[in-house]
Amino acid sequence: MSLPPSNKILLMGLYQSGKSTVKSVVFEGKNPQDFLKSAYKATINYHRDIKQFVGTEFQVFDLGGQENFLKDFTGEKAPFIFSDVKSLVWVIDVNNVENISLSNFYFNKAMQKILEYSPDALIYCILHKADLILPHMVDDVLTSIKEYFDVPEGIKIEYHATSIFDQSIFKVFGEIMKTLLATTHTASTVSKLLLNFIGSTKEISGVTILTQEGLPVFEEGEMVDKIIIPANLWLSTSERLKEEFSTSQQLKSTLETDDFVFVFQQLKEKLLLTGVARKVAPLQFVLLKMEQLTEQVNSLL
Ligand SMILES: Nc1nc2c(ncn2[C@@H]2O[C@H](COP(=O)(O)OP(=O)(O)OP(=O)(O)O)[C@@H](O)[C@H]2O)c(=O)[nH]1
Ligand SMILES: [Mg+2]
Repeated sequence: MSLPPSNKILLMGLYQSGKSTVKSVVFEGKNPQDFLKSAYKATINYHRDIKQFVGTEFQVFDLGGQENFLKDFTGEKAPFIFSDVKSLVWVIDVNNVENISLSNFYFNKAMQKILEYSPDALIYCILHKADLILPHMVDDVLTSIKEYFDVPEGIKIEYHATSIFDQSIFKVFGEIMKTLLATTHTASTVSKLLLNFIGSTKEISGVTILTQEGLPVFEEGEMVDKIIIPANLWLSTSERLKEEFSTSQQLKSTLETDDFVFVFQQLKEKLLLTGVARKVAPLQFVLLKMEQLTEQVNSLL
């Protein structure tokens, strides 16, 4: 039996735009705050990582952004780089708009190769490090980039403003993972289960399943955006908690704010199930429902 082709994701853009940092935060669960202290280290050529989520393999290519590498990737290495690509994320540094024409130049070259080798790839352009500009300016800058960028006909593209310091970067990559996973049998049965659960359990507003790195791979219902940051905090402390209590059992906990209660339940495959309910719902009922859902999801994984 041949293995299903793994999902190839490219991270591309000019040097120092944040690609390697994004890869570490989103796919390796690194703490964003740690990057404030560390010095920039250019990626030489490219790095390829293989990740497995919900039984599906993902290959993440972090492509060096210095010009000689970009020339190479869009030139003689193009058949290798651009074949079988499922998604390409073009990264622009919001702090470096003076280089926007250079970014656009290589973006256009990359898109020509995408049309040639992987015309069905999902394309995202992220205006990254959005934390460095004033919030009310983000939409204006995003609009000017959209107008300026030269997108060849036949390419469908989505633009998002992102930062490693909030949920925005997880949302973009979560969306990519969800789309790529949607074709697999396990993922579609889990999705259906979550949809039925939200449809029949009005007390719970939203549920999300995240990878141990904090990437949301399933989402259903409302307020799921609110889950990402609490879930990431939970994930960053759960290993220490497990050590402290020397437990191999699956951890669970709750977090209450004035209006909401979040329920965290560890699943098989190092996944985390999180539910959010308005506090008007009785807590014991919410916990019971989340416990039942955990069992059901585990039986599908
Ligand atoms: N403020 C802010 N800084 C960021 C963010 N993401 C990355 N950075 C910083 O941007 C710098 C760029 O780092 P890298 O991720 O190594 O850049 P790169 O795109 O991989 O660069 P090359 O490998 O040369 O192509 C680092 O100093 C990061 O700390 C972000 O969302 N906000
Ligand atoms: Mg890099």
